Amino acid sequence: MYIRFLTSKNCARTKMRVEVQFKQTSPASRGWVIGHRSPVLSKVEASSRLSKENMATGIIADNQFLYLMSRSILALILGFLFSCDPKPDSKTEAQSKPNVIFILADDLGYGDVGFMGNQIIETPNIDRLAEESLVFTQHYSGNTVCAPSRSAWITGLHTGHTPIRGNKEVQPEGQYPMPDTLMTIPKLMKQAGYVTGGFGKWGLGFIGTSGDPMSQGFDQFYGYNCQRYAHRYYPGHIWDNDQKVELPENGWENKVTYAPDLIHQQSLEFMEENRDNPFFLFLPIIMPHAELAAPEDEIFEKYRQKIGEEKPHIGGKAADYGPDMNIGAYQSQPYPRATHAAMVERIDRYVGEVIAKLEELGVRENTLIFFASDNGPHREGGHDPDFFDSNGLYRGYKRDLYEGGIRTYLIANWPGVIDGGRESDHSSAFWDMLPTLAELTGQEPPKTDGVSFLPTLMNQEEQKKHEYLYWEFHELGGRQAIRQGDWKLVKLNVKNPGETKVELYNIAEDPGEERDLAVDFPEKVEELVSLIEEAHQPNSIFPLFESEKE
Ligand SMILES: [Ca+2]
Ligand SMILES: [Ca+2]
Repeated sequence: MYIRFLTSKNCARTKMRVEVQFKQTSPASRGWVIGHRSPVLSKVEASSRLSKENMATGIIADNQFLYLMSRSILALILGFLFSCDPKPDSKTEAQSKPNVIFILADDLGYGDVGFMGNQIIETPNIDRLAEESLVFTQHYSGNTVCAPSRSAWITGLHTGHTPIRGNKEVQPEGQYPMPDTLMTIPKLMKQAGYVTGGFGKWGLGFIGTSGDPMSQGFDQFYGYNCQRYAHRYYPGHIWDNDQKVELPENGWENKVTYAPDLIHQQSLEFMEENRDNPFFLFLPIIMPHAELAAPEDEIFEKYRQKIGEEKPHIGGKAADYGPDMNIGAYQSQPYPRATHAAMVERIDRYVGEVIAKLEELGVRENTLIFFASDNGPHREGGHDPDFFDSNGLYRGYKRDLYEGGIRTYLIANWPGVIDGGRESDHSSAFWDMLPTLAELTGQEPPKTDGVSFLPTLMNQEEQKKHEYLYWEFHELGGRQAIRQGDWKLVKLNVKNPGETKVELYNIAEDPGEERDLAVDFPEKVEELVSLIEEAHQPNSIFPLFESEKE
């Protein structure tokens, strides 16, 4: 199948039209699996894929493809897309800029999806998306828990530099706010003329603070402001910007409205409303983070049958919905395995519905989609990650700096522009997204820790590499980790100098981090330890060491 990457726009004085046709490696049109409310799984036929009859220009042969995607052509296309005034002055011009969607799953393990080998959970949409995409297999989350991972993503700064380095709670609702002085991804996209929307879970500052999503560049943020409240899938309220959306049918006591479904519907509406504008859509989906909760629909029933008898999870004191409920706790769950599987498949339905919506709106070919997880699989609220092999071949879970806690794949999909059916072993991380989008939109990036991976996206060879990747985690005695080439050093118990332990692994030879080579390579250990010291910048709000406390 051949499709055409067609872009045209009208600037004030010039009228230009560019037609480039690329060979697409993905299979011919087939439907996305959608409809998580319907008792029968439905399939829709793709409505807006370009047919062969639409092809107006010549077909580019495989051996010409790399040549055509050389940097000069790329610069020409991107320069053309982004050269006009950022404010769209016509529908045609507005549509010429690609929409960008970043789907962020919460605590989804590397091995929780079909295309990464899961044998129990069905994720046909994510599998198909991956098949038609470039998949970065050496990609890393910003951190091993939610808020610092998102802070690294949104600022382009790793956790040695980014302002939010832990989950720091604020009462009665919210987390410690990000400052509003840094460049962020939504601010960058707004500068490029995009409408910016976020739908899901925030966690970087309550309404009215510097960390409010609207102070960070979002035109609209709909969902949970507070991570702690997002432990509850049937909340009493969520937020639409600064407006409280009351859900009296739940009222923190009853389980009627499953909030992720409501948030997902709002994100589809955002796409409809902005069909004629270039939009940046951030979808930080709440699932499959604890608590374990899923509607008792056909997805859940399927897994209850498939998994059979299982051991119930007992939530403990104030864990269950009711007048005395502790919001931050996790409810009891009689079917923890079936529920986890149903939550992951529900993410998959959302992904299918987002893509089907793009097709319905006729903007699928002009939309760049990313998909990743914010950290590794959790072990909370009754979830048993080993039953599903949620961490795949990697060691560790959420809160570890072993690969299982921080490794994610990054799916990058843009039909006809990003050559699909590819994997890249380019070493990359969440803090690369801001410089990548800066380069995509033709903007000078601020100083970040990131490296734009746009050349890899566009199948070019001259990809700049990281000197190293760095993470720090302040709980459980304090942990730091660094990856440099194939080497990975993990430092444990860093807050207690007498008990600090250093481990060295060769990830290429030992991806499961089973053989500690620290004793065998003392010089490498010394080098990486000094790089860790260089990477960590003291922060009195999030002190890793005693000396940083004010
Ligand atoms: Ca998370
Ligand atoms: Ca495993």
